[in-house]
Amino acid sequence: MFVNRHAVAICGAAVALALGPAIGLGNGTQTYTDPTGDAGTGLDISGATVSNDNAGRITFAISVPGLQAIPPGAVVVVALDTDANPATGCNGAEYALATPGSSVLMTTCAGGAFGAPTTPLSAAVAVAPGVVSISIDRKDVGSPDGFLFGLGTVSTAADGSADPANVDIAPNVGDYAYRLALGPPRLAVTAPGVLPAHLIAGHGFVAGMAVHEGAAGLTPDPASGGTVRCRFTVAGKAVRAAGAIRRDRVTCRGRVPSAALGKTLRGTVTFTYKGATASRSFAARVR
Ligand SMILES: [Ca+2]
Ligand SMILES: [Ca+2]
Repeated sequence: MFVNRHAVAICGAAVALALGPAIGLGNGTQTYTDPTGDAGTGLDISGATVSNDNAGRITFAISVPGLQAIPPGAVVVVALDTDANPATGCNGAEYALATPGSSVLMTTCAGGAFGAPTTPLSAAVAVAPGVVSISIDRKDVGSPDGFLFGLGTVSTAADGSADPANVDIAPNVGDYAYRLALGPPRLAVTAPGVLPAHLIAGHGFVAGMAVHEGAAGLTPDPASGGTVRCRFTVAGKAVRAAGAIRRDRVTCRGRVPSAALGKTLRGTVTFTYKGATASRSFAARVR
């Protein structure tokens, strides 16, 4: 009954990490240090390197000098304060990851208490001499752009409970901070179109499309924020149109010139969001 036995350890470690006040978030690959000789007979963390790729996969490479394998009964824990707010979560932490070396368990804080551990599909662990690497996709921890975190090792006493004398909590004071370095999101466009189906001179039109953020393996989220640019013409002459974002739909709304009968309204709707751009061109005959 590994899960039940270690659920206590995970929660205990996460609570013990006692994430402190928010400090400035870091940027990109970051290294962190922790003193050695502060873990009793438990696994002694000396530091960590945290990195992420453009797809949002986060890796914690935790240094434990002399480690060959995580011994039976011990776990390595990462507690994540994903909103960088120590007033929310369980002692600040929204998530805790724990590994005995073979798999990664995750527990999520809800209502001030950690829930039953799960095993996210994206979570992985690799143990090499002196380094325990835990990876997870950011979407599985609430898709943060940055977070505060703490590390820990917990050993179990003979009776199976967490052994408070032989733990390592890193850092000793406060918490570490990490900011992801992410490339522009991938924008997915669906359902482009112009309304009404038959444009009428002197009447309104709306051209647009649905845009979803598809980066980092996110399930489609309605695009929030961003800017819309509208460029429309009839017979080479500019037609004014106003951009808008409503839920996931990006639109340009304007009026077909009354002199446009028999001509073609052409234009482009361009949406820019977090450095990424999606655009669609439209052409429709005016009746
Ligand atoms: Ca240490
Ligand atoms: Ca928090």
